[in-house]
Amino acid sequence: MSVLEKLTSAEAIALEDKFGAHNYHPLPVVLCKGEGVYVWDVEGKKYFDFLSAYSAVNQGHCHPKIVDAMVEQAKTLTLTSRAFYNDKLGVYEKYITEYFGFDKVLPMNTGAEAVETAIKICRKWAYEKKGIAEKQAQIIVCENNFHGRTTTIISFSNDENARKNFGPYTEGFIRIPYDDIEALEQALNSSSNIAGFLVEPIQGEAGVYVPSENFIAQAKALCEKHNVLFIADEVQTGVARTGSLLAVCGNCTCEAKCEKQESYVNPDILILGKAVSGGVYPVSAVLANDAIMNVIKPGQHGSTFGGNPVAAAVAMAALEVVEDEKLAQNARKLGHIFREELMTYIEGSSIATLVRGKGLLNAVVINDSEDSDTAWNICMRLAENGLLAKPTHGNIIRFAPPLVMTEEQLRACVAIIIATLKEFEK
Ligand code: IF1
Repeated sequence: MSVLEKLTSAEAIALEDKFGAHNYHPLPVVLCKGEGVYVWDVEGKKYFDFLSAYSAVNQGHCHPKIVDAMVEQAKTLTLTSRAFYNDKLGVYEKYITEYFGFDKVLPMNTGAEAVETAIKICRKWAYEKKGIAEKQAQIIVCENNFHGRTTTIISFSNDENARKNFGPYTEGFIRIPYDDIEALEQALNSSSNIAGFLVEPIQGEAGVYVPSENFIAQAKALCEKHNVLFIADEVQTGVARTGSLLAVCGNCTCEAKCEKQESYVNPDILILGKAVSGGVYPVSAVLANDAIMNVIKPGQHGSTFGGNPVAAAVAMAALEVVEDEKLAQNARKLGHIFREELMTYIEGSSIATLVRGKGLLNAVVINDSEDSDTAWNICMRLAENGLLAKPTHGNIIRFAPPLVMTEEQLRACVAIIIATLKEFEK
């Protein structure tokens, strides 16, 4: 078969099965085109995308402004490495640091790389600024965290499937229950070697757990009190997904972006990924102020592709789209409609027990055991009904469409979701 010949779904699946590592269990849908909130499979079926590539495609599939920026730069200069300067990186660094309100950025490619970078910066700051004894730094993390899949990151995961047989594990992490201020305070008081607290402002993979109203603000205040770095992993919740520019912005609506509304919690280290590029190119970023970021000296960290000219051009375009198209405001508005409509249905439902989330990062909990395949079967039926979503853990279905969705489209999707859930009513 010529590689240019059109594949059937079965052929594409067979190729991946034979020649690809089996590190995923995708829904049996083979996509070949994306535009805005829609994707198409190789047989021409059109779907609403309610996963958004795990919140990387916040700006919608193949956003013309972002794609044009990539193509233009790719025709000009793709990669210089950081052995030399280039005319795009500094412009991007100025843009993104002013956009999020930090002194500096360390550009990387994937979310996990950015998390690893934040861990290295935090440890170095602990030894060189806080005065913790070498190799003694501890970083507090939360139960049921998801920060990526590198060996260090899975070392502090409690998801057996993500960590079993990948040891020996990296030391230096303390795990506490999520959304538990007392447990955080106890951990902070337990040792003078605490360097940082790494946390997702909303736990995505765990099942879209939104913490108590003041958890993030209280956690930041406790970290300040103990001279511990508050590290916000906004790889999935950031870039307007939860109805504000960042989930740590609380209720700020970006109208007065970065004027630090009272609800804003200022992380010492901010980790971004996914939608920083609109899903067009791997871009991640670690932002911090000079007192923290300047512990990194030449030759102490980096990556071949980190901050390359294409990444720089793509990220600036992707962030401009978020601002120009008021995606945070739209996510907030549509998120309220989504949860209100689903809550009304759930009151009389036997198959769904609750809906939770913030902005357009939501999840519906299915009334079945974690190890049942009901959520999977519902997602298979949703696909037949023209909407793509996937369970996170067991009986929880994540619903996260691109933030460019219109109210009319959202209401049409709510109708599809409710009609499909009704098919599974007991
Ligand atoms: C997979 C999950 C989501 C993340 C947070 C860092 C990273 C992620 C909060 C690492 C990545 C992705 C990874 C992808 C599926 C997806 C995911 F299901 F795995 F957990 F979104 F919830 N911090 N999340 O959510 O970023 O290195 O992937 O660029 O691995 O299956 P990455």
